[in-house]
Amino acid sequence: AVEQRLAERAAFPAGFVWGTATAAYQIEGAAAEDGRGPSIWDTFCRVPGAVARGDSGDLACDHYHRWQEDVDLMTELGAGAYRFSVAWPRVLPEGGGRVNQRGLDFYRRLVDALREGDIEPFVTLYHWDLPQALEDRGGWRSRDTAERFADYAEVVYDALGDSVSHWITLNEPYCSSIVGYGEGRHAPGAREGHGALAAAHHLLLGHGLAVGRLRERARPGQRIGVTLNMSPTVPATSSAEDAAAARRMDLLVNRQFTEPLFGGTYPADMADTFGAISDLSFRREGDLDVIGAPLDFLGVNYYYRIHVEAAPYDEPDPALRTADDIGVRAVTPREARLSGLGWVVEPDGLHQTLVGLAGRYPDLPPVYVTENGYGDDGALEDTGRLDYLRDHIDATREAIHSGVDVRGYFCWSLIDNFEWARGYAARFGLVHVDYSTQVRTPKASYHWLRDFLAASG
Ligand code: GBH
Repeated sequence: AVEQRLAERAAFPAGFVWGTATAAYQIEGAAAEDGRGPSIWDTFCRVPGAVARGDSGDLACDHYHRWQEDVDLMTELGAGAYRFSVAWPRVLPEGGGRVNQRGLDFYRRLVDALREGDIEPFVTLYHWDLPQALEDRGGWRSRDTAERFADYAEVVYDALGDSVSHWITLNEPYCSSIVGYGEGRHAPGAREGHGALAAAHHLLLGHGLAVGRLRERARPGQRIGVTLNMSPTVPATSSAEDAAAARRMDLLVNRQFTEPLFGGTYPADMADTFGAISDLSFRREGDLDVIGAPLDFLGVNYYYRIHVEAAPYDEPDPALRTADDIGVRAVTPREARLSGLGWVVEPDGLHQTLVGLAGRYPDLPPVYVTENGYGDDGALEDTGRLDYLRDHIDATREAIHSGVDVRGYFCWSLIDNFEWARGYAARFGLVHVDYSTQVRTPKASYHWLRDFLAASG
């Protein structure tokens, strides 16, 4: 078995990066400590019915105080990298203006501990926790938020730029825009078709502006990228209607973001698909040049494919509450392999995603799988997660052998944490967290991954 693991590991290119990932609001807690301002998730969690059981990130995993223990878990795992996010409202409690040094100091302590443990920090600047003060002025519906994001990126870079090699502007702009401003299942809980599409555009613009600021400052060898969630869409049947629905869903989830970032254009079918929902007038001349600034890497978060069938679509709803509003219904194929949360498990979908991106965009930069993981209710003998990770690591290896330049793989997540609208009941950790005692207990998947990583010596 050891020899087989050695052979598997050896099949990855030299220098391939292995890591785990988390996000600030999901693990830190300490929501009112050291001058942190409120974010849209603090507000959203207080809306009755918004989050399962009324959970919030107030305490979460108390990582703000237990970061050293969590870094030790990474060291024992043998992972060479860690992807975490900086909480904008810790750094700029009002979204802009006054800098909160105590917030920056926390990330400085963390980055220093990572460096000491030979763990490469991959910093995400925005993982969904917009300062509430900016939401009060329109949030991502407003073009001004894109400018504020670039200012914030600059502040974080000036504080941590000497120690962080990899910078990720955004995590999953699809979720921040469509799920947050359209479906309303995430903060800020808005249900506005126009707002959602404007948010998507302003997130991309903010990304591009931030890339410009980081480029001006970057030290040699530093890398700048963005992370997208990629879900290939599959028509449920061979009908033309289902094929068209799959293409609309692909536009909403994937192409809306990849085309401007890597293709230099807005998707040609935007107006047809969304025309009745939004006038798209938030676009300005020159925006595409900003958004399409060359990147050093793309982060891909992959969990599942989306299987869809056509739904009635004659009169698109002016809101974007669900995919129904663009004539799409998500379905679960019969006899599908499912995660503990009922998500379809299809490792070849990761291979398809990586090979598809490289095929579609000739100038695609190197790719990191910045998230991949399995949700369940928290068993320590988590064979479902272990199998999931093994199979997706295999799929990553196959994509490399198919010619895709994949540079690393990050498992979501190091520890169980606040799973957004699902609260604490859904768990993705390699390490179990007891939320009443904050005791961390490695699961079977952690031991498996540790052995897998150790096999290379
Ligand atoms: C990633 O999103 C996130 O980056 C990460 O923070 C998260 O913890 C992880 O996945 C696991 O979910 O049923 O209303 O709760 C992946 C995209 C978007 C997929 C939200 C699941 C469920 C919304 N996810 N969606 S809800």
